[in-house]
Amino acid sequence: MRVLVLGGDGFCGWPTSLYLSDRGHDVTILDNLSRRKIDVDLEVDSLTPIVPIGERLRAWQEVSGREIGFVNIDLATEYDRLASLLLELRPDAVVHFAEQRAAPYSMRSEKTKRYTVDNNVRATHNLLTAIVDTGVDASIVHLGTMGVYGYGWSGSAPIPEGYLTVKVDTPDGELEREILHPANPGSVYHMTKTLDQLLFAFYSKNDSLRITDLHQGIVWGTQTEQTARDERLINRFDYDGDYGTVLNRFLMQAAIKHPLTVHGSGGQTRAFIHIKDTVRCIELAIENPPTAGDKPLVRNQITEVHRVMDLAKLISDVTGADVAHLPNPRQEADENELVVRNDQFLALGLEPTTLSEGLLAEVREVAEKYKDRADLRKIVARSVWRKGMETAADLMTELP
Ligand code: NAD
Ligand code: USQ
Repeated sequence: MRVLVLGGDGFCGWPTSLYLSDRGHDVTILDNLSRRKIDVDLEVDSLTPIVPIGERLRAWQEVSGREIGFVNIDLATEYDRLASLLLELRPDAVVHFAEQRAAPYSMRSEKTKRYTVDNNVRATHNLLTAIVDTGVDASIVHLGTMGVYGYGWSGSAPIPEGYLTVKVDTPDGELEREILHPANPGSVYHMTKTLDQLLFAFYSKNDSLRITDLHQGIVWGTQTEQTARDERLINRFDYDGDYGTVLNRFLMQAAIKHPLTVHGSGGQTRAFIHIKDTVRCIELAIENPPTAGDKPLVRNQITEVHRVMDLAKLISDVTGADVAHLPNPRQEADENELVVRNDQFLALGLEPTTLSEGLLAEVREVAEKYKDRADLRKIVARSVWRKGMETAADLMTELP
């Protein structure tokens, strides 16, 4: 298939682009490299030494003999260039990763709140309009998030894949309907993903666009079979308080002997997926699009569910790392239950890569190898959800 990967220089997009290319798909990456620029603004860098995109692509050609195209376009602001690219490439599928994806970054300041909304909503809407406008017959696969459902709303009731069946009493008897699951975002970033859902619902109804929205859990791990083939292909590894996600952060912290930074009690329960399964799920999604006229197809892209504290304990038991309970800089429930349906990907043949000591060790080895690149002042999360909230950085002098 001819596949356009929006955001293909990022943590999920890069290994996906290599995987799809390796599997024989004809891949072009669109990315405005904004993620690399945010690192410059935050004065932090990927723990792993990622090389410039041109060098990445040359290395892939050398190693695999396959070519991946690249265009630097801002999806949110350069509409005409996007439309021209779609007409030139006529992709069969467009995979949309190109959004600002960190909840803490989105809550940092009024500037980052506005940037996150402007960037994400405009990027998604430009893509949808451009597909309609150009008439290109491409299906869209968007990376959404489990966070659109929120945490704790339904207790121990399993979260369905996108839609909820509701019954309403009417004078003529009971009416049964399938509705989009209520949105309950926990950050400005997660809110943009709930807005994306409405855009998808409209454009699939009005213009019969074929859209798959993948409600993905927290991605962990670093390398895939393809990114491990050459150091120049290495995936990015975010460890800082804004972009680092919980499991990768704990593994990196253990490698550098930093106390594991549990927010609050650690009773927060979240869904997870390994990066190797992310790339496989994307291929399954592009190969199994909905039919034109169908509502957006929502698939929950997760393989397992864990409590933050259980992850900290597991890593502490294996590595001897200390666990620190820090004041939670976020507004979120201290404890929540989480049961998630993921039947669709299992039915399509996904064989889940679940948390195992071998995989944990792989991430720790990567972190160990590059630990001298870590800036210890960037580890504790400093973005707060509301003015006046305390962070560990305010209170604790013994942590860097
Ligand atoms: P990332 O920040 O590493 O990658 C996103 C890429 O998109 C970057 O390379 C960035 O430069 C690019 N981009 C952003 N805005 C753009 C624009 N306007 N024009 C062109 N390019 C733009 O993020 P990631 O971790 O790879 O996440 C990718 C997608 O998956 C995001 O939409 C995110 O919400 C979703 N997701 C990620 C996770 C996770 O744990 N990483 C979990 C669930 C969902
Ligand atoms: N947490 C800690 N300690 C840390 C970091 C995080 O206890 O050092 C806690 C957070 O308070 C939160 C949980 O761990 O309760 C998850 O935080 P996270 O930063 O790992 O994940 P989150 O902010 O939800 O965002 C990540 C990605 C985002 C994606 C989302 C999927 O950055 O792009 O959408 O995971 S999900 O969480 O399923 O919505």
